[in-house]
Amino acid sequence: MKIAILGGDGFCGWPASLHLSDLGHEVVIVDNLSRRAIDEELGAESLTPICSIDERLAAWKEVSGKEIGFENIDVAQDYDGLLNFINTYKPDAIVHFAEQRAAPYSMKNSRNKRYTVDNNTNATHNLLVAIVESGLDIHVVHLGTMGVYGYGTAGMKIPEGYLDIKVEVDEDENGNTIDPTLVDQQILYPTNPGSVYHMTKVLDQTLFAYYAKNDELRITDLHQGIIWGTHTDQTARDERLINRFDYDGDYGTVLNRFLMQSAVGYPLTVHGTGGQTRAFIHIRDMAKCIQIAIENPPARGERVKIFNQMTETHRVRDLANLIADISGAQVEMVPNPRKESAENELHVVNDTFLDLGLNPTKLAEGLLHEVEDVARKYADRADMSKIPARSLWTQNQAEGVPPSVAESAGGAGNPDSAAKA
Ligand code: NAD
Ligand code: USQ
Repeated sequence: MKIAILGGDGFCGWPASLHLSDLGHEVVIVDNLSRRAIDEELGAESLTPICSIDERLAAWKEVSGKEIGFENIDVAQDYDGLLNFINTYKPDAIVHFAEQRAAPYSMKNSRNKRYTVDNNTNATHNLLVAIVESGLDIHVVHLGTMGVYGYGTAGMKIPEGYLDIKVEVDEDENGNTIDPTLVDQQILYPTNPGSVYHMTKVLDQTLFAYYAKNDELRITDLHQGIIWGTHTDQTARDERLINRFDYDGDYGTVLNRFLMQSAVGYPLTVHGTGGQTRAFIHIRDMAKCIQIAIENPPARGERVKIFNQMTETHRVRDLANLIADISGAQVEMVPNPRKESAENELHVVNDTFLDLGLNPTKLAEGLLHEVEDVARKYADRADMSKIPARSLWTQNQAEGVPPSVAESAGGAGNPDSAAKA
């Protein structure tokens, strides 16, 4: 199959590209390298020393004998470039990872909120319009988030995208009163995003529903939980193929951050009570899920397929205590920079991937040690000053945050303060 990977230089896109190439698919990466530019803007780097995209692709060719193409296109800004690429390359499937994905980065200031909305919604809309204009029948596989649902359960398991409801009808089509009758309907599960970033994934959902209905585009939207881990079978084959490992307060995600913090001897930063429960999936399972989604496209005219791409749920403080138990790390409860529930339960349906053959890689001590070992190996690259999460969801949260953090979030000398002024 010919597969284009938008955002194929990123944390998920790179291992997914290698996995699909390894399976024998013809893969092209489309990326504007904006994530590398944001590293420079934040003065934060991947803990692992990632090679340039050219070096990565040359190394893959050397190691595997397989070629992956690369196009530097800004999918959100360069519509003609994207359309031209689609018309020339004619992919069977496009996997869309190309969005700004950090919730804290999206909440930092007005500039970042606007950038995140502009970049993410334009990238998605440009892709859909370009496919329609090309007239090609291309399956879109999009990386969405569990966060579109919010993290409450209303006493039920969160279904895979659609909610069965009953509507009481008490009029016929001529407006005459009839005995109330219950009619079955399915709607998109009500959304409840917790950041500007998560909100863009909600907007994406509506774009997908419209283009699937109006233009009969074939679309799969994967509502993915938090990724953990760093290596896959392919990225581990050569140092030059190494995947990125984000640990900073904006892009580092909770479990990888805790493992890194434990490796470098930094107390595990539990936000608030640590009562937040989230969905997780290992990076190897992410790559496998992309493969499964590509192999099981919806038919033309079918509504958007939505799969919950997660394998387990965990409470943040339980993760911190687990890591502390196995590694002796200290746990520190820090004021929560986010506006989120202090405690939540989370129960999620994930039957589709399990039925289609996913054999989940669950959180196990051995794998936790593997990630910690990676972090320990590159510990000399760690910048401890980048670890605290400094992006505040609301201004009044600064009151509860230690002066050192609040100052660097809004004080002079911080790049954000210029945008706020
Ligand atoms: P990432 O930031 O590491 O990778 C995103 C890639 O997209 C980067 O290489 C970036 O340069 C590129 N990109 C961004 N905007 C672009 C544009 N306008 N044109 C071209 N390229 C562009 O993020 P990631 O962790 O790999 O996440 C990939 C996707 O998966 C995101 O959409 C994210 O929302 C979703 N997701 C990630 C996680 C996670 O834990 N990392 C969890 C759930 C969902
Ligand atoms: N948290 C801590 N301490 C930390 C870091 C985070 O307690 O040092 C807490 C946060 O307050 C939050 C939870 O851990 O309650 C998760 O935070 P996160 O940064 O790991 O995850 P999140 O911001 O939700 O975003 C990540 C990815 C995003 C993806 C999302 C999937 O960056 O791209 O969409 O996970 S989900 O969470 O299922 O919506």
